[in-house]
Amino acid sequence: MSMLSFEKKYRIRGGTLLGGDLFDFWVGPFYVGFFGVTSLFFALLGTLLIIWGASQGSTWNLWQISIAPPDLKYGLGMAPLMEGGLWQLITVCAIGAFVSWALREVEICRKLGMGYHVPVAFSFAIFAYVTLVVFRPLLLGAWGHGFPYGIMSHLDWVSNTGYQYLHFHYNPAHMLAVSCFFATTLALSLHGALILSATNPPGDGVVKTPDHENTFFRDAIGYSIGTLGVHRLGLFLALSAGFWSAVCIVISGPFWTRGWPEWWSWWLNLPVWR
Ligand code: 07D
Ligand code: 07D
Ligand code: U10
Repeated sequence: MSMLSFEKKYRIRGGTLLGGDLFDFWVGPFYVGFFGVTSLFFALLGTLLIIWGASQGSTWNLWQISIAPPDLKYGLGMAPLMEGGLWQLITVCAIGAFVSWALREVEICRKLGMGYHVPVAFSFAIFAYVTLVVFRPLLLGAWGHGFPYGIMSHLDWVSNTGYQYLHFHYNPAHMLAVSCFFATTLALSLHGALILSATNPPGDGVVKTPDHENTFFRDAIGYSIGTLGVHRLGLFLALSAGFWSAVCIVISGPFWTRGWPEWWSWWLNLPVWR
């Protein structure tokens, strides 16, 4: 892919965290860097391990391929390769690839003199994943509590884990996470719609300004959060969604072992009602 006209100006040396000048170059549109090499290394190795694991399994149906975590009896130890050891290696590769990717984003931000908002945001997704496959299994004492790597099998894990706590919707942190996810889509749809309505008006109307955008929401709901503010809000909602997701699963088991509906008995037991 050829370089876009402005890219020459920004594609400059420096800003690397590791490797100095060694990997400080581009391949087509992609910045490489030390962490580009490690990203690719872990991603390729992890994918190959999944494909190899699939070759040892009973199906090539993409939807049914699954690499299961070890049996609970292996606790926090290493399991034999075909009994969950593969899952452990793939988990190491996944974390290696995700963290490398985040650090590669940091290097790109440093080159461009930008804030670290994008890698910080991605780190919340990584945090949720690591909570599922490392922190919670560690707290519960067995790698077997991680989720299996398969398209349908990981859904079975979510459903089974949910019903293990009777009714997962009663998990208060799950409520917060779900509400933040819903609010994120609402905010993005309002924002996308507002920007398009102002910058791409019907017919050959004149492109409108942020004043129009502010006025629309002041007319409609009495308040405008502003052009910068709506991006802060969007980021906050999205990161909160990921954060409360991590919280909702890490408290299920390590800190609350009964059904989630029962947790709400504190409300019935308030001295006010007694
Ligand atoms: C659109 C960006 C692009 C990313 C895509 C995903 C792979 C996996 C691997 C065959 C929004 C690429 C997929 C590389 C191939 C193998 C072994 C992001 C976009 C297109 N899930 N999940 C999916 C992952 C968990 C849940 C789809 C990953 C948790 C439910 C896809 C992880 C829980 C449903 C997928 C992960 C959970 C899904 C679409 C990691 C709670 C669905 C994802 C690493 C979070 C939906 C059949 C998507 C579906 C779905 C990938 C973790 C629940 C296969 C990589 C354990 C309830 N998940 N997931 O568009 O249709 O994301 O499933 O943590 O209904 Mg999942
Ligand atoms: C973990 C993904 C990380 C991804 C990374 C990147 C690649 C590269 C390459 C495309 C966190 C991967 C990248 C692989 C791809 C290319 C090139 C994101 C992660 C690092 N729930 N529930 C959640 C809802 C029910 C249950 C979260 C709704 C039932 C359990 C969210 C409903 C029961 C768990 C959520 C609902 C139940 C969850 C997921 C409705 C089942 C979790 C989002 C409307 C009977 C999970 C940390 C998330 C969680 C989770 C939403 C219903 C159980 C808030 C809307 C009642 C066991 N649920 N749920 O976490 O919190 O994203 O995980 O009914 O473990 Mg739930
Ligand atoms: C936003 C925005 C905004 C914009 C925007 C956007 C947000 C207003 C200005 C961006 C938004 C969009 C474009 C919308 C669509 C996006 C989504 C819906 C999000 C989801 C995205 C996807 C599904 C796409 C995902 C695609 C990816 C991740 C790209 C995949 C790329 C690769 C696999 C290559 C990665 C490159 C790397 C790692 C480094 C470079 C390396 C190479 C090119 C290869 C060469 C390698 C080497 C030289 C190293 C050698 C390798 C080694 C040694 C390993 C060897 C290992 C062995 C095992 C042998 O707000 O503003 O507009 O646009």
